[in-house]
Amino acid sequence: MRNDLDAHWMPFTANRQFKAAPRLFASASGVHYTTTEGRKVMDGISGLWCCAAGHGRPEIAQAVGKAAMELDFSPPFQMGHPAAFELATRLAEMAPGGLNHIFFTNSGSESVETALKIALAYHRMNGEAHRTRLIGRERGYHGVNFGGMSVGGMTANRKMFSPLMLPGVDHLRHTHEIEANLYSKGQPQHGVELAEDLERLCALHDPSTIAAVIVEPLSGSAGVLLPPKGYLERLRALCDKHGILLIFDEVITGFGRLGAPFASTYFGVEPDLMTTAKALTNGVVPMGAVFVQDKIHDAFMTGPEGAIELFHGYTFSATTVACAAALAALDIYKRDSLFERAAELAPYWQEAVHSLKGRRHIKDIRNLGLIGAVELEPIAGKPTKRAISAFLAAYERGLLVRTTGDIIALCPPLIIEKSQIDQLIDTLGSVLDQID
Ligand code: PXG
Repeated sequence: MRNDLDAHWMPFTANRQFKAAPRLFASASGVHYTTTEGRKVMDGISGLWCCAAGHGRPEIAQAVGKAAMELDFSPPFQMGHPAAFELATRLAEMAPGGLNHIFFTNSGSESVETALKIALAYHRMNGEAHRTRLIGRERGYHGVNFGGMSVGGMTANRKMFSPLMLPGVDHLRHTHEIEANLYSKGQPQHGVELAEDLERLCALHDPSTIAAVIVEPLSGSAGVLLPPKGYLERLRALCDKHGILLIFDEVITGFGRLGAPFASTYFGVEPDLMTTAKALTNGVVPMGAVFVQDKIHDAFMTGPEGAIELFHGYTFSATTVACAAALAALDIYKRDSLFERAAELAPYWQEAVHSLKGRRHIKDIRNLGLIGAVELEPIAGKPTKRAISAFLAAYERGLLVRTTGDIIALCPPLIIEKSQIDQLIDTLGSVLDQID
């Protein structure tokens, strides 16, 4: 049996570079991975914004094993199993206000497609079939499927497929006013007026053509771009004024990252639809969930008795194993008060991340909740090279970070200790001293 690295085409990876010098994890526990060579690597990014409760949680593993033994698979269409209903109820209780209906998916990308489809179908059910336009934002990331890619604003993800973007999509400008907001601690002061882009697009297209606006309350993948003070509130007000649905993509902000269950809870701004995935199961089993306002859900529950209300769903919507993992993860979040813990740690985290100010190569530092970003000055003519060097050097020194462009993103598990935060920041400081 051949066992080389060639067959596996790795996602979002420099395959040739990786396969020339592979980085393989063998196990994980708490805030650490262990490589196949037996080296410990601190997880500075919760896997990939997934493992909020840290790694190796026996309760989740046991719940998954039990579900697989008891009821391995139950068809999701026209049949049910109790854990799916229990999980939906638990999630609805956690969610703000009227986000009381949950549609299950298997990833952030599927959650986004689902939310966009529900938004479009809702307007039709509501007698406003003319609302078909979707508005995203530059530098937004909403997964890699055609809908999410179209409303997304990451050039590299879009350019190969540019002729096949969804028609009728437009974009707000991004909120990264870096010069005005250098070294922001928490939400930046400047940039609320960028929300007025929605007024401009309404004036251009007419509001009656617009179905929904989708934004990440805080852009993660694009390099931690924070919402300026008042910005999300203003978007909400403009959507209300024009009858447009507001979708928050909370795939990274959901489940405690900002020290509250959701970013919408943290900011006190309630969307019409909310997409989640990642930390829903602590990353153990793929699962996503779309939270839907009562008024949207109820608009579908009006057709003839016995008719399917929404022609959408996945074979793996709410699998028994995923529901078991999610229920066990939610139990841990609650029992260990992890969201509150993140809120308590956030000021310490903020000072720690900003203590890097003045080190080599740094252009900006910013933070919110248990998220931090260090934006580097790019090497002239070689964008991304410096950040990739930092990523590789950090890995050699036993720290896993994530980079986008020349930005280093940090989002440790919510269980991280203060001494481990110090260690993380120390390592990153030495990395910046070391690289060109
Ligand atoms: N929406 C948002 C806001 C995301 O952050 C997705 C949708 C797609 O989720 P799936 O599960 O389909 O991958 C994401 C994914 C990074 C990084 O470097 C972040 C994501 C994916 C890959 C890298 O921060 N988020």
